[in-house]
Amino acid sequence: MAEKIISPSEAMSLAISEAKKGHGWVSPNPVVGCVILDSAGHLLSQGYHKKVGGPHAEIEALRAIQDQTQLNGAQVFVTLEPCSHHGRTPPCADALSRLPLKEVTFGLLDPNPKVSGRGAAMLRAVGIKCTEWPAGAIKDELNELAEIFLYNQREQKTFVSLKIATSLDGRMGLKGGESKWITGEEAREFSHLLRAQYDVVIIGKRTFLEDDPSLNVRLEGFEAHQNAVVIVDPRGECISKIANSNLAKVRPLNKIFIATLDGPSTAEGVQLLRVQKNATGKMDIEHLLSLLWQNELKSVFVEGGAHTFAGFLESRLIQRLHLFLAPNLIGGAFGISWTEHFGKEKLSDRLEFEKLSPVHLGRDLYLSLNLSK
Ligand code: AOF
Ligand code: ZN
Repeated sequence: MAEKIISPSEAMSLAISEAKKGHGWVSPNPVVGCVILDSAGHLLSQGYHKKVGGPHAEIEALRAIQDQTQLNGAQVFVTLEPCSHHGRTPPCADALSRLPLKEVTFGLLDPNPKVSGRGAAMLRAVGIKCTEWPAGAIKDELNELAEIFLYNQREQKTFVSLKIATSLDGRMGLKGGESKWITGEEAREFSHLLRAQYDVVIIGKRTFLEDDPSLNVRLEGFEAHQNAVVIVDPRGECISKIANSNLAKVRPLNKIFIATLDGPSTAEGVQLLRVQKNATGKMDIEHLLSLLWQNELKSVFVEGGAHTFAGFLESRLIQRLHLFLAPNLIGGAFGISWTEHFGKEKLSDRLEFEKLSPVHLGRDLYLSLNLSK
């Protein structure tokens, strides 16, 4: 029986799925996936960028091919333009240009100024057709896949997401502190996968003191994964409690940062971030983000509580909202709303979000939103 012919859309979608296997291990690089078809359109191999410093996706896919003659007239699909520079690894465009390929199709131009357009030019220079994936649904997926890297490269700033798990009426727990669990198993598992995609989780002082959370990625295969954590703690009240906390059980102390305005200037092994005040005397979120950028922390996952959410909402320095909505009501009498400490007097000042993409996760709904400009 003849093997299945793979269409270009199927090939690029498969490359996207491959890329996602790298989530959690490649920062500050993007996740990248690659699929190679033979001249007739049969699947030859697939690969992904597994670890920062390791081989790129194209090289992984090429390594999986035993019989090099199969590359005559082959087509390569890769989610990002093949690189043209010597970074931690040699240029992929160079490796590809030495092969008898018919075509290379890449998802996105690499925004890295060392590459952008040069990788494609290297391939075209040796007569390999090289095209960028056109606009449409798959392009949107490609952009979403690389959104942190694209933002980091273009803006030279840390990417910010808020993650909220709430009831239908926007309550994320009870005033007494109880919050486990509002959303179901599937939503919680997916949120761990999201957490893995960010360099650092941010929480407020109250969440640390009340919940003593671990904030690590508790999924199979992520046992060695270590994310950083920032506690927003204006007066440094948490410092003495860090050593015996669950945060410190699952990561070294130097991956725990305390963001303060004043308070102690030494921090018993944890990292102190001295943040400026904004015009209202609160923590200047823009300054906090610039300190994180200086510390090579290029993406943050803000997980609450309500004061911390309010600070970020107020600053408007949010690129994405990950909202998990559970089909239950908690009510205002005892429930705590995730926007409890945020508010605008005029309706015209409300925050607008766009690009709603609802996904059912078990009994819950997951919404991924961008803040409108
Ligand atoms: C590719 N394929 O799979 C990836 C690319 O330090 P290096 O050598 O790993 O290079 C990192 C840069 O390479 C990164 O900033 C981005 O421009 C590109 N990433 N390129 O051809 C890949 N991960
Ligand atoms: Zn490369």
